[in-house]
Amino acid sequence: MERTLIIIKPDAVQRGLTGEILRRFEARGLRIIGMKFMQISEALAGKHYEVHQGKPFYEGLVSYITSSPVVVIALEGTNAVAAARGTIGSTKPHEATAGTIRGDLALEVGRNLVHGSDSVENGQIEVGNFFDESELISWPRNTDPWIFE
Ligand code: DAT
Ligand code: MG
Repeated sequence: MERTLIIIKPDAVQRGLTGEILRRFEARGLRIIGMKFMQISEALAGKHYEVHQGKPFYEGLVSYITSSPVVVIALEGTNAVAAARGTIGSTKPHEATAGTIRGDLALEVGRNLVHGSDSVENGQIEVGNFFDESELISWPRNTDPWIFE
């Protein structure tokens, strides 16, 4: 079963969109296996956005993600990574399709509300960066047979 890390970013929490965003992943059928409210440290932000180090937007990205609390969620499901990315929409919200989180709720790349892992491998790595194994519950959900074939 694939895992993906979702971060409901500071702008989404500040705007009161936590429930709206979580609702969309739940409705998609993805199973929550971990969730917490936290403030991301500089060190964790550096690790999470390591691939973007040196890019012109890197400093702004780290100060944005560490600026106020976030909700981090580990999701599990068949094709969880691609499904979550589809639900999130394109990186630049003004290019995101209507019906996606970014396409419906955001306008700018530096305020794009939500993170989702971009590959199956990164899904595993990022969930591990944000959660101890003891914080994850891979539970049998009663609706699983109606969602996973
Ligand atoms: P995504 O969040 O869609 O996976 P990404 O991994 O390429 O996008 O980049 C991570 C974040 O960095 C993204 O959510 C917003 C910021 N970012 C990416 N490209 C940017 C750009 N060209 N200008 C400003 N910020 C950018
Ligand atoms: Mg990314």
